[in-house]
Amino acid sequence: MGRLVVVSNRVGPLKDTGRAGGLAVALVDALTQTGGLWFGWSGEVSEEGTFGQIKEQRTKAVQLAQIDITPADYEDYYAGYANRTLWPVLHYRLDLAVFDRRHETGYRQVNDRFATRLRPLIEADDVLWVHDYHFLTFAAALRAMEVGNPIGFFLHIPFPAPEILAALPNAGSIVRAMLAYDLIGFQTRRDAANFRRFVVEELGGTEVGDSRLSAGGRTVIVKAYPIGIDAEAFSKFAMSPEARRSVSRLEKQLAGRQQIIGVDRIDYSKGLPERFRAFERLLDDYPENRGRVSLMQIAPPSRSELDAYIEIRRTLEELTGHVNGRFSDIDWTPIRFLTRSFPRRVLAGIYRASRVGLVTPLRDGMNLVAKEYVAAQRAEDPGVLVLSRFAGAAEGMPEALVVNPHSAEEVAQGLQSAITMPLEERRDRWQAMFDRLCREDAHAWAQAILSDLRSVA
Ligand code: ADQ
Repeated sequence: MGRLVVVSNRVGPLKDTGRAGGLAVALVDALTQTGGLWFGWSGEVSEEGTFGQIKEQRTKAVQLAQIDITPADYEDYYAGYANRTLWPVLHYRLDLAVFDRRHETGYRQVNDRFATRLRPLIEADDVLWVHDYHFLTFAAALRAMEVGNPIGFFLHIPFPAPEILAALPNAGSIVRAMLAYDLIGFQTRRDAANFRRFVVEELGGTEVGDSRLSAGGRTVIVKAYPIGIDAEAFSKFAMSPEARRSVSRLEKQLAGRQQIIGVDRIDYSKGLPERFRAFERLLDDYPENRGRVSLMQIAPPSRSELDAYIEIRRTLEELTGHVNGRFSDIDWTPIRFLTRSFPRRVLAGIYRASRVGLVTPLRDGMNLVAKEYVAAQRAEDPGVLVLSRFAGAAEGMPEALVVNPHSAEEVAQGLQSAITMPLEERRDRWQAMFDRLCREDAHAWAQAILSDLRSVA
């Protein structure tokens, strides 16, 4: 079997340092099976460094290759087209999208230059697997350099309805470039169907069976491969000494009261202001929860150089102050808003000590927090997941309490049902979800994609 070459914006880590999520672990596993190369951006911006030096790291059969980008690349490719154009459009937020020709050009150039640097490292029987919205045009660049190897792609974020995507200038050209991949994987059946509809309606493609598309003389596999977590490992994290210490600190502080937990990067796709308002609604509509149920929101800042992200953080700080001002008591604070990261084992303990996991994105490719929350629960006394219907995870977790995050009333009702749910029902719902998480984990996900991709060769 040929080597695997993984391409993603950020690379590694190769060793599980306790920080690596299921994705990195599954990719390292897949790389180790055949030997291979993981290629991407170093995370560094340097004037001359762009395509100067490849920084290499090797553990046995797996090699990391990373390159810097220039300040102009950072502005146009990363902060510009990837995060101010594609991220909002693919999350259905045309109101926040910036359309600037320079950003698109810079994005295509960085894709071309990454391809130019990877080209000499590719061997004849390698299989390539490219990740996410930073690299939509990457395979087209490689094909232009006569790379004939199988190249697969996985989109971690949603793919919107064609009615939304059509607003992106040159959407047709970007999607046509994606057809240079041999396999295009999405998080949900809905995302895959949206992509197929765009290709059929806008590019005159045709469907071949239910998982292939033919367009522009090429036939491409287009399928949903819902990403999983390393459920068994995460469930063990929740019983580690670090987790137990955080459980006991929290339980002491809660003193018999219940906690709702939210964990998200600060991002407008995560529905955080709507979530805080829904929690306020819970305290208004079901006053018996005052003094008894609190919300802990853990939200490390991300992309804080972008205006939209600065603004949402300010809104959340205001809402925290507002709700706490209205409802706090001398010995109880309704919302605790923590803008920092935690080690994964500590996080697992926090999930375990929380009666409700509240995951209410307005749009999300999958949402791994929903899965981690379930994996961290105690089998004998599990908590309840309240989950947005707009998270990809909802497609595969029907036992969660599925809610519309835009409706404060509906989310408050979901929270009230979760808080009052009898033990037996909690156990039944949890068991069904946990069994599925263990079967459909991150390893199974990577293997499913790679086996389809290898069938192309
Ligand atoms: P993200 O948008 O980053 O991922 P998500 O799937 O929720 O969203 O993953 C976040 C990860 O970061 C989780 O593993 C979580 O535990 C961790 N995390 C968040 N806050 C943390 C904190 N304060 N401390 C420590 N860890 C924290 C994108 C897509 C998703 C898709 C994933 C994977 O947007 O929809 O599920 O990729 O494909």
